[in-house]
Amino acid sequence: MITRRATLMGAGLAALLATAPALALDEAEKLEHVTVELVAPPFVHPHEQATKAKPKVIEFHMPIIEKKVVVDDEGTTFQAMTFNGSMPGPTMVVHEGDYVQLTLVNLETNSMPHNIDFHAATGALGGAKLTFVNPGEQATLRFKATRTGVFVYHCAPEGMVAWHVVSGMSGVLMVLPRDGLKDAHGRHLHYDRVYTVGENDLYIPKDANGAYKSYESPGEAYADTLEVMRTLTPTHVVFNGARGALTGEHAMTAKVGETVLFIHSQANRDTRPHLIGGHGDWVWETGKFDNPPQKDLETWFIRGGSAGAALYTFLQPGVYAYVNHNLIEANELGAAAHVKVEGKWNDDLMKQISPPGPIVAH
Ligand SMILES: [Cu+2]
Repeated sequence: MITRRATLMGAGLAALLATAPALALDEAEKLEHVTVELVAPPFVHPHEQATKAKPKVIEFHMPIIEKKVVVDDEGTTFQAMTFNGSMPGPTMVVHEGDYVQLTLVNLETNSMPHNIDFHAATGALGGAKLTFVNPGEQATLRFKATRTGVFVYHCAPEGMVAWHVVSGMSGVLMVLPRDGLKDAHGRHLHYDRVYTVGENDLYIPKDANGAYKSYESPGEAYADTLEVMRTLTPTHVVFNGARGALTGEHAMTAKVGETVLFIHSQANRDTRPHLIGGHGDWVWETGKFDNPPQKDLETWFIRGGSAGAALYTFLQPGVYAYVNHNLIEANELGAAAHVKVEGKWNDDLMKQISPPGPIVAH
């Protein structure tokens, strides 16, 4: 006998069943979820280089922070807009087939709307359409990492994309092959350290006397900044947010015999990294690991709007300069870093036969 109550229950069950297939389709939700704490560049959060695990959902929490920063030794200030408080934003690492689940938080103290466009993602302007948040809002985006490589992410609010990007809003997502990096012959490659160098071209307005102007908010700086941007002539070209951010006591470090992966991103403008006294043993110039890396490069080219990766095993100790080999940009505008390498000198690779001294007749 079917009661009214049972009929209602049946309807409820039917409704539940009707929604069940939709729920069942979201396979990603059933996967293991892992939360990763982001760290400021040049460092990269701990990660496995290869994995036998099943794909996971990797969750990241990313606040957007607008703040005034100093970009050179003269105390020039800049109204930066940042992912997670750093320029570039933090490097995120996942493996091919994993899902990136990012919660983007636009702090209430900010003045601008922001979003995020992942070059690694497919659809909705790289996720920008689904993550547009005003101050005091947050949004969560999930996408599948289907292609391997180092990929730029950047802010992309309609009508203001270029300004937000050159204000500091870019970073790198690295999608590693599940079985790790390989050379052009398919042999496995391993790195002992990984550093992210994010290059920024800055366009800071000057007053009538030629002194850099200081502003109280990004909005106040906007009109003047746009004028400088339209000259396509940056006032500063810096690594990791400021001249000297990666030199002297802030230098990157390594030991002789260690292999270092250098990720280099430029979200807006072309550049050409070069390690003075070293090389790129294996270089993914376009940054995409399904393409075989190039061997023994002296300088590599990073297209504006992309990231590249270079692997180098240090063979001699000393202080290496890592520069944008437009040397005017390196020396005059700021695009230079140091790598301090400890270890034993190899005379066979290089030896000073006689030190500088008076010219001897021969
Ligand atoms: Cu933005």
